[in-house]
Amino acid sequence: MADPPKPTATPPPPSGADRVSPELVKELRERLTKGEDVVDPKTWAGSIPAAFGIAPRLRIGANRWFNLVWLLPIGWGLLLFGVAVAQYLRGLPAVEGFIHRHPGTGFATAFATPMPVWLRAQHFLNLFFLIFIIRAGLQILADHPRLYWTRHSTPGKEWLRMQKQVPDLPLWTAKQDSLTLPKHLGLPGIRHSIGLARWWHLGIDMLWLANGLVFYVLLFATGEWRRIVPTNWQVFPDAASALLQYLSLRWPQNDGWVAYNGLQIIAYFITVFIAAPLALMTGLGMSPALSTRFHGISKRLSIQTARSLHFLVLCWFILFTFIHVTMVFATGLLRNLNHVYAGTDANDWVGFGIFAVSMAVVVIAWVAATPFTLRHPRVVQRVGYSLIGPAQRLFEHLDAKPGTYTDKDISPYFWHNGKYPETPEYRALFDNHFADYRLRIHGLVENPVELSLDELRAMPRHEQITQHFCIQGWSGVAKWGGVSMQTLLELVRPKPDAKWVVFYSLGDGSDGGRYYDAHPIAQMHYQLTMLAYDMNGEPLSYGHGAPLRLRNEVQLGFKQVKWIAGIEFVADFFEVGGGYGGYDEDHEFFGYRQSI
Ligand SMILES: Nc1nc2c(c(=O)[nH]1)N[C@H]1C(S)=C(S)[C@@H](COP(=O)(O)O)O[C@H]1N2
Ligand SMILES: [Mo]
Repeated sequence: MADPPKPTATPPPPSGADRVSPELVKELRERLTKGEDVVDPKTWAGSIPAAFGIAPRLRIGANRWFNLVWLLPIGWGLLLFGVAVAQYLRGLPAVEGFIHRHPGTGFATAFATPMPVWLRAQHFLNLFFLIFIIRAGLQILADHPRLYWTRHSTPGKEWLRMQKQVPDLPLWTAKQDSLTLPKHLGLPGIRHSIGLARWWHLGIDMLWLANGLVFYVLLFATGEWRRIVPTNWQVFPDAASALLQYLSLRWPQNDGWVAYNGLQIIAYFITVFIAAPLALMTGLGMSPALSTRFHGISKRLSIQTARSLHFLVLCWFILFTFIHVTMVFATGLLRNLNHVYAGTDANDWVGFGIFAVSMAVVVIAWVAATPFTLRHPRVVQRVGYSLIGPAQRLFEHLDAKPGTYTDKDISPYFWHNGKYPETPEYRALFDNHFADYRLRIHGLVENPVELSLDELRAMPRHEQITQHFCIQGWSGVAKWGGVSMQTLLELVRPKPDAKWVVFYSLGDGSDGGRYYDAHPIAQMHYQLTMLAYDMNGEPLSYGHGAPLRLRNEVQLGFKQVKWIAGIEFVADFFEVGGGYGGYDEDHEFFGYRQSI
């Protein structure tokens, strides 16, 4: 498609209420649609068909890909080899001497007291919460099934992908790249259900973090920390000894009632004191608001590094859980279950009984989670928001300055996303190089205006190089040129009762009906909130939102309305569209504030 015209100098725009025709204003709202309150997988997200990915592939060198399924036979082979080596070593007198001196638990402060009931309850809650966090986390990953080490999400530069190579199509979107998951693995499984998955992930995170905080406090208030914090360097020879004994298949004596062995202590310590905090920190590292404000950190630890590390933390949790559960079963199930469920050292079935009941609860919740989510998505959206919303609001107060990124940070590839405008109305505007385009700003303002593109270009120019964060997980840096929202606010003068600013698109959303999104008026004064007509020094392209799009850098990508038709200042958004604050909020259960 041809480029829109280059800027020309024009006199400042005339203004006045008479320039915004009431019919046009009405039309902006009329083409809005309400969303559904139940998810029908058949018509979900614009009837997007299911798409299953490929086995994960690791990039080696420039463009060779290693299928990770090979890790299964390779891992098995390595394990057998390890067993052979360990058995050989144990035939050596020096090694047997070492194991004799370091049986595995030599250093540990023997606890020999029952685990307190709070510890046992928190252990269960932790496992319960993690199930939903992990399932929803996998769903979030499936929405952009590629991992990178730099903020440029350049196709072919992933270090891991679970999707085919990106096709060489100029308008290929990130939504087309998303994957379906089996419904009882992902939460809720269906393709591009990230809005719902995020409520589960972030909402349950808050409960998991609260549980973790209480756990930390009680652990150190009671001295129970001694179970899992090594206090002596002996933990390392002990761990080596335990590893040798396990690998040689002549297992160390298991006496978890008295003390854990070195390997156990190290594994528990890493999980509780390293992996869990790292999960939180890398999670926050993906927030647009935090990354934009704390650019010193995010320049080094970019969203994609955070995202990749977040994934590796998941791998640790899965590996740990697998080995932990295997060992619980293999080293005296009944006694082990009594330790952690009944708080006794008996060999009876009491602990097993409580365990069985707790697993029944887990299975019921596991099986019910996806059907519940599809049947009651508004409940998930509302409860999720009440759990994570306060934190999201907190982060929105971060007004960053331009200047974090420079021209050399601009991404070579910037994904496209969303549904392209296909109306004859848009086509006509485009074909005429937007000469007939008018931006209508109206609603609760003293001075409604209608501005042509030339008039916008004649206003003071604002430029910024910033990073875009799509909710799906990809990111990219671009230079945006246009008009600061602050300049437009001075022109239209919002009335005191204007609290929200609604941006209407010329284009429709994927389920039909005009795309729109509402933003809190406070964020319109931010230094990085602007309407862009240029991207990377060129007029905005068709795919990226010609002739005009929004940038509000404390929010995620879906709030950056492209192909803007008009802007309305309102007291609240409950009467606009479906009433949830935007198209994706109405139709895909996103949140009206998403700064995380
Ligand atoms: N009108 C409209 N604006 C939209 C969308 C859309 O579907 N329609 N998609 C949003 C999403 S999800 C993202 S991530 C960004 C993508 O912008 P880009 O295509 O320039 O990368 O646009 C946002 N703005
Ligand atoms: Mo997005």
